Amino acid sequence: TKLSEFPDAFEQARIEKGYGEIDDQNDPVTMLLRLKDVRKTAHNWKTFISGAEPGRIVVPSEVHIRDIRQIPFEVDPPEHKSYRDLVEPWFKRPLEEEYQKVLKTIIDELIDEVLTKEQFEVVGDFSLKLQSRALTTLLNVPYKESETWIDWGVHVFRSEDTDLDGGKANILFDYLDEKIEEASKNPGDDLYSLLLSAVVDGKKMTKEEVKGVMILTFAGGRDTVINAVTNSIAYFAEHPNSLKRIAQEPEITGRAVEELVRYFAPLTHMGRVVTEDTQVCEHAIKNDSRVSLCWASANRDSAVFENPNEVVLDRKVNPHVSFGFSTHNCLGATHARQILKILLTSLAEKVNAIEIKDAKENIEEWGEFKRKVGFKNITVSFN
Ligand code: HEM
Ligand code: EMZ
Repeated sequence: TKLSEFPDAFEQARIEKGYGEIDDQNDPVTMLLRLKDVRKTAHNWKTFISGAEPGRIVVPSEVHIRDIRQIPFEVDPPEHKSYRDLVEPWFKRPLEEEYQKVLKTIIDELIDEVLTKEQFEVVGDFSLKLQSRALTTLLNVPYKESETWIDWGVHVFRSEDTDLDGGKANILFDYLDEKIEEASKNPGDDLYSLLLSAVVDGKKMTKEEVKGVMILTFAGGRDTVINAVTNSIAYFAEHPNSLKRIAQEPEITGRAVEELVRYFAPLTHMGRVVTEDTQVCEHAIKNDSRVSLCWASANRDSAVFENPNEVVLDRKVNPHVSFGFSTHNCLGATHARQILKILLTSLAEKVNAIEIKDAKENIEEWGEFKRKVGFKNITVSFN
């Protein structure tokens, strides 16, 4: 099998039952596997809430490593909308030409840098740098902040040996306390300052709330972007004609991005807490238990996608849920899509061939399900 193949770990369970049951720190989760159920459940925020105990909708649960609520992620309507309306315009800035020019410079510089090397490790020496440098544009903070973030490694809540690393999370929390203090004394035109001056539902946002937005911005857009970038490079290494096709038919680049994001599903699933005894796909679910919306499984549902396990670069109808669905759909999607679009364009312009030298896959284990989500490391050469 090819390294750029990402098998569907959920096929059998999705077809036979429509759900899977996993344990997570003695707080079990029913994973919903079909696209239709995932969408219906994501839309029904009254019965399936996000605003539970902070950290509980994440799988693995983060209740033991943080008590700060992530905003707007762990808030339900109607409050959710007030926060979302506040930050939405800021997160749409990647649509501006000036913003895209900055991203293009960041990406071109990085590609030029690795082109001079005999070989390099993509996760640490390319994707993490790209994600961190691009994030300075999204937050509108000095470029050199990215050096600190690169030193943190790929995930802020997980480390090499443990899925949940409170010590590591505290580095981010302390950093944010410091930045929030700085911005409150010395407001600028960055995201911290915007939030600190914001009034939501008639009340000034507290520093705790500002921190809740910033934690989410750092955590949610980190390993997801890193995996999307890394996996795309692995894909083009093994499908050189696809890269040539992007060069020849640049008009398909947007569709190619959607298809790669569908296929890779960088965020496997996200939970909800149930507020009443209910049923999903004829399966009883108890009040106060957890379900998860398995985006990765839904994206391979053959009831909706033709040849779901193939990358069809210019797939025309592509209602994937890699960025979620309904109320909480991904705020960072505009930024992530621009990064990937510019990456594909620049790779097609600058790189003739990518060769994989060595790779270690990153396999998540969710009970009976073992899902490849990316690479721990992958060494390649660009020519
Ligand atoms: C929400 C995936 C990049 C910030 C979500 C959700 C998914 C997702 C599936 C829905 C969660 C739910 O319904 O509970 C991804 C993927 C990304 C990506 C696959 C990259 C390819 C980013 C980036 C940022 C970001 C770059 C910001 C820097 C957020 C935020 C939310 C969110 C703030 C919560 C929105 C809300 O609650 O209204 N993301 N994400 N994401 N994402 Fe992303
Ligand atoms: C949470 C989550 C957000 C969580 C939309 O996803 O991303 C995960 O990587 C974090 O661990 O805390 O921010």
